Amino acid sequence: MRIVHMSDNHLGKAQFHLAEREEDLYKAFDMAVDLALQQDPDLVIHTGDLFDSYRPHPRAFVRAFEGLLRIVERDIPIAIVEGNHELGPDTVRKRIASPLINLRKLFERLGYGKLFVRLGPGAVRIGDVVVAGAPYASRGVKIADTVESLDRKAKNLCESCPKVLMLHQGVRGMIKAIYPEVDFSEIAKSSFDYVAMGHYHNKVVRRSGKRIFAYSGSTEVIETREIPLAGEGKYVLSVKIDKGCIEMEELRLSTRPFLYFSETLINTQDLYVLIEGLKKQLTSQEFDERPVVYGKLSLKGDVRPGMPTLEIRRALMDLSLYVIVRESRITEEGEEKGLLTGVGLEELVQNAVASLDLDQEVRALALRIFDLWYREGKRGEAFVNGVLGLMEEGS
Ligand SMILES: [Mn+2]
Repeated sequence: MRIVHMSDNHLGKAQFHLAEREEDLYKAFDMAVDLALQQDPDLVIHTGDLFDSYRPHPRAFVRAFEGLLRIVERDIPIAIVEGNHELGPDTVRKRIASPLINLRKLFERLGYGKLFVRLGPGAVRIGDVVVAGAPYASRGVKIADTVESLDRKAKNLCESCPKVLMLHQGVRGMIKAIYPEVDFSEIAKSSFDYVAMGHYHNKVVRRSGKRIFAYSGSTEVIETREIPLAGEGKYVLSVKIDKGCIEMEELRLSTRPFLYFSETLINTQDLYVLIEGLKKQLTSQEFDERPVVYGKLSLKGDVRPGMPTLEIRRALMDLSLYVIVRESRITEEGEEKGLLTGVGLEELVQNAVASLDLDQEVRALALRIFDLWYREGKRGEAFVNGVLGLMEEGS
């Protein structure tokens, strides 16, 4: 059986508040669907965060629907689980709200109910494989117990079939997660042959005997912290799985280019050398589209804070889609201090929290609360519940 694994499209997000970046994410998703269809797969699995919000804009909902429709129209089943971005409360109906529930209803209405499988959690047999999966669960929920129970269910459905597990979690031992929710060993002790994961946005593949554990990664650069690794590319994974045999191919997506730099500036001369170098890179390389430029600057000596950002922006504006510069100053004690240079809310808050004299854990909590509000779009009761949840986890 041929399975294509994709994850984390975050449809609806307009990075840097740019319509172009919202469109880039749709394009990457469309391309992921193209690549999947080229594989002529027996099954497509999606490990969550198809949408950026649990209340996606209708535009994002329609784009997701159109892409997935191209798959089910070819009679190819899709199995999917919710990521953290897709879960929120329906305070009116006192239950969980998820756009995947609405998608599922729509496909059902169109006669594709059997082909659009939302595992919430559960296990099903699809063709020659058993597919099990669970939606994102926050720390504090015992993921290990969920995996154990899904493993039992999968074995009951078909003992000898190849088995696939789908999760949207941070796994300690596979990724450097700030909030890992489960240990690799707890997943590895199950009998799943292919463990498909979402949540982490860079591709991570771990092979162990005839088993594969993989984060396919996101299909576009979603968060600023992914930019330094943007050169490694974004992928969907194509897995050939048969009894006692598993092979995997990584299919690279062609996405918006990013130009990343990290420099120390001692004087303005350094700044102009840097700008000339960046200009050269932007004009000499063949970019299909205008790149996003992202740089980190450490200021030493008497370079005036804010000035390098303005100068770089002015020089590169016409050659790029967007320029982000994060400045910090090296103090006499050699300590780096973030400077507030007005580069967007996310960066401002990160810098502000980093500059406060707080315990590591408290800083992490503050950022997590900000994430709930800003990135996950939680408001009102959903936000309060989220914060209470985080406090419980922490204590
Ligand atoms: Mn995600």
